[in-house]
Amino acid sequence: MTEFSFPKNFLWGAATSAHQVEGNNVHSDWWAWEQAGRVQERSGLACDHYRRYKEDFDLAVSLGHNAHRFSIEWARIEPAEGAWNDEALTHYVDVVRALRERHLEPIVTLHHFTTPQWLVEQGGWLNPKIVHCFARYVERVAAALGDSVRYWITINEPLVYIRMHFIDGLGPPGLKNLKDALQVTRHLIYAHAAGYYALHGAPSMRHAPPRVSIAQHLPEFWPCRRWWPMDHWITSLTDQIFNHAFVDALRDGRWTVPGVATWELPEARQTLDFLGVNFYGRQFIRWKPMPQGWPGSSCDLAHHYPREVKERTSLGWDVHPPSFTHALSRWGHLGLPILVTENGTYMTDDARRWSYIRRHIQAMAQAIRRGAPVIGYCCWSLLDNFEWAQGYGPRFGIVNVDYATQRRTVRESGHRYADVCRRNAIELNSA
Ligand code: GCO
Repeated sequence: MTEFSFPKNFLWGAATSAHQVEGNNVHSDWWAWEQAGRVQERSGLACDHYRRYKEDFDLAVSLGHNAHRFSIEWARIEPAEGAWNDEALTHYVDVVRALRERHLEPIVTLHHFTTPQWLVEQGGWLNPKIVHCFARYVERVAAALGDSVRYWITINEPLVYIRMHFIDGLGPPGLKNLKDALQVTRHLIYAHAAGYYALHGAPSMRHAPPRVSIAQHLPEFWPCRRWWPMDHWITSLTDQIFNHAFVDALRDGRWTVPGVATWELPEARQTLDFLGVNFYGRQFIRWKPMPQGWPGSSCDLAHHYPREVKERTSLGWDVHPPSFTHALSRWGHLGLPILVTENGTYMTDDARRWSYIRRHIQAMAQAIRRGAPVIGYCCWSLLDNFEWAQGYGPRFGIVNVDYATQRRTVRESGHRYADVCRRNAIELNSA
């Protein structure tokens, strides 16, 4: 039995996001979207984490975690333009204090898919004004939290956010327009850069400089039909746009998509201190004639999925741990520490959830053995939570939540993950 020991001080924890767990996020665009009946289920009280966070952090400690990723809700901090809610700011100061008291390293996300409704009513991410508004919000948070937080994620999954909200129309404002998506991309890049400088420039950070990144969803893209050259073409272009272009813009100050556009964005150059990586599995891309919109689509794995797909989650997503090893290894060229900010799954059978998590931690160990500079792993998610347009059906938590009673019950997968966290090691070939 070969045991792999992770680096000293490796961060082990779980991740959540404000709108998905806190409850009653009434000033956000997602709350308005839900009240307008645009989703099957409303978030409502969610996991009542806004009030129960200490109980939940005690659970994380009991499970051997030494870090915790969560998001701060901009719509609570600034529920109306320029109307700063000091009570909400104090709440998040208390949240970070509660984490520190429990020796849980805070990893703070500043934008996790939700935006204040008042700003969306002024055009939101389509309005260049949002860059200044985001910087102002980050400055307020930085002043309040200061160097009690070392790890900051400005934007969670920018490309997933763009695709979900501006191409697929599955989140507010529900647009399906490539031109709008490109405009939003520019504003997200500028907002990240403005947030980076707001954090690094904050007087409250002078004792311990912040480490700032995005949480980049990095699926491994494969062609749906190996025999069809156009699938290979659109898969390669999707990889360039979805996985590389945004990260390259934050390294080089240039956003390039072959045959689409090249933007010089010098303000964004060198604005990554580490790379946050979210990974779930492969995505299979097929070319489609483009009467309008994007000339590619994901294979619908529920129907005709490629022969390469041997295992799928309860949501029909591909399971392929070797692709995690490849994803972590291929980003080593940036020369930045890598923090796994999300990895996890929804399986109706918890034994399969643990099998997924175990094999992906083993795959991460293989990447580290090959030199990938991985500094930590956050399992998605600590709690079952609101899965956006899919509501409360999918359960990603290592802790089960009974939404009727708000009772938490640690799953066997949570206890098994705790064993890895406590030992900071894993058997490489254990079943
Ligand atoms: C995302 C978000 C999370 C999801 C998780 C499971 O990637 O969509 O970061 O909010 O809940 O990834 O889909």
